[in-house]
Amino acid sequence: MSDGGTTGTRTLRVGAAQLGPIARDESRPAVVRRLIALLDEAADRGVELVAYPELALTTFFPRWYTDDLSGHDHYYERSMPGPDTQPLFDAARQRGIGFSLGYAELTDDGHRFNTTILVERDGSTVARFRKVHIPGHDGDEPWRPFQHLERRYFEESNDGFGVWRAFGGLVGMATCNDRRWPETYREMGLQGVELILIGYNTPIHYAPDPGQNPLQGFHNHLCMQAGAYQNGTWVVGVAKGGTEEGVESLAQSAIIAPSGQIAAQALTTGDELVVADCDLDWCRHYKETLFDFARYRRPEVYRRITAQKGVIEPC
Ligand code: CDV
Repeated sequence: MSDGGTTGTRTLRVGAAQLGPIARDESRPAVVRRLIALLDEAADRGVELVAYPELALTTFFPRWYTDDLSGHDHYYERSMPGPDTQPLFDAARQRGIGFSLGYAELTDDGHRFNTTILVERDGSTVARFRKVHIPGHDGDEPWRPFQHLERRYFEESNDGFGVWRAFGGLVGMATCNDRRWPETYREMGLQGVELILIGYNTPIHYAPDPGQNPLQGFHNHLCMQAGAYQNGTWVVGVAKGGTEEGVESLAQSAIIAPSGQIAAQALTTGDELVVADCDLDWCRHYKETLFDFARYRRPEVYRRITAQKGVIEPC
């Protein structure tokens, strides 16, 4: 997809590799075979970069409370690639396809992050992004039909939102709940980002306010389309959807243009590759006009955004 004018010289064919549910007892090698099947389809369709979802190697385990996190260490990766994921890295390099992959990371010194790695077409690691906004709760809340214990299983990363030169452009990452915060996109927009890769696991049922349930699909696209448009960037949102261990999750993976328009969208709730040609030069139309930051932004009147966390109402 391009702006309808000149065809860009920096067009990247991107695939959002949506996953259906991953069962609690599904082995890592079995999941990796599913990832490689999507990679094979990507190769057949000429895709250069495949984006996989958040926590793409396991079921969404933060739905289960535990007193003892170490009893859940098997859900985390201690190295990337590791023995089970090496076949994915090998397959991607052989096909000349880059990818982003979300997984649970356990560091050597015992820290736990919700991480995404970005790998170039030659197999080299470009960057590792650790989720910044960790939603949900950390204590046992058994009244919920299922829990969202990300704040028990993961630390908030203080690394922030980087942007890297890769795939012929400027690429950034964010993870699931990060996509709902405008600061996420603007932090990357201020580094000139042209393509943001976002994996997500979003249950349809939101226990703190079930009134939002029917709006999940709308809110998903609303925040990513706004982030794309307001920063003149492509956004790839890729889901783990379908009903996983009894929990129905949003699919609706989408590739969104710098205009805010949806260029391609998933039709199913299962494993599906959504493909679009992303003209990175199209970003300039927005970055150099309405959203010419250097000309129009007023950071001197936005001070509360970094100085203040919660709301302080006027007297
Ligand atoms: N995995 C997530 O970060 N999920 C969150 C919550 C709120 C369900 C989300 O924002 O989609």
